[in-house]
Amino acid sequence: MAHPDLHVQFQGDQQQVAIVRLARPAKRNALNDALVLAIRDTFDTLPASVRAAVIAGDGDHFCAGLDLSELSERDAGQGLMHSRMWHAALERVQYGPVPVIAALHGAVVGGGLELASACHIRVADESTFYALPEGSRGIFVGGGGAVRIPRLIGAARMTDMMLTGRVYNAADGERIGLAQYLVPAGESFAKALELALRIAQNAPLTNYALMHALPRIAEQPADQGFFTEAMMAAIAQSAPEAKERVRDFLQGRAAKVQKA
Ligand code: 1HE
Repeated sequence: MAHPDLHVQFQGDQQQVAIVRLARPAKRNALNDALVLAIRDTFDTLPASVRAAVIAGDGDHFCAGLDLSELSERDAGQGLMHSRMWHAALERVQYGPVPVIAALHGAVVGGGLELASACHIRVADESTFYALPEGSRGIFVGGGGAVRIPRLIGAARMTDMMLTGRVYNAADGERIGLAQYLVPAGESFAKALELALRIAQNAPLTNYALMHALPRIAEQPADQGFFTEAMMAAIAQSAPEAKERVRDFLQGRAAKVQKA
């Protein structure tokens, strides 16, 4: 579903990277229902050329979360369905066809943090701050945050954020695991795009395994996890592309790992 506040473009030689921009800066990219559905539909219908995606926000903030002006008149049943709609949309981000990199700046709050936590990599710039103001608004997370955020930072830190309104700055956010990268102010989009272009060069099956197998393996009991890992490893290494890439390395045609 096309939406005036969600802009989608493509970059790279073969249009391998989709750039998805929240474009509602006057409302700090607050997510109304139409925008949430547009995110779902965008990740459902990415062209086959796309190998990675970047999601970013226009203006001074990544995303102010749920559009609070739509909250007013829902009853319990409607609230349940509303949360499930967010789940369906962010499920398409996390378990869609390609890895998604969030380019963060300014406010990453409430549903904005839930959206960011559904992405595979988060790149923050120094202006980024994180909060879960649901606690002080008298509500609860509903966009998958109760599942995804403790997996990033632990239930104790999320509990503190919601009970006390604690705001994490960019440096502390990176330290506790809210973002994997921290870059100077204004540079998160460029870094996210650089990473997306790099990720787009990976074998698609490896990217698929990292998106779809790894998080499930990490949730399995060790014995089942080892078995699932072995299955995934066998499938990945049997792909012709894997054999070609290994041959390239052995014959000196592929890049070595460089010291960090
Ligand atoms: C909004 C929203 C919004 C801004 N819904 N309209 N999220 C929150 O509780 C965060 C609420 N927002 C803020 O705390 C601040 O707006 C920010 C820290 C993000 C940015 O501050 P600032 O000074 O740059 O902007 P502003 O002046 O507060 O807001 C500019 C406009 O955006 C203003 O509207 P205007 O018509 O008066 O110009 C704001 O009302 C509007 N705006 N944020 C609606 N969130 C699936 S469940 C998820 C549950 C949640 O996400 S709850 C947390 C919601």
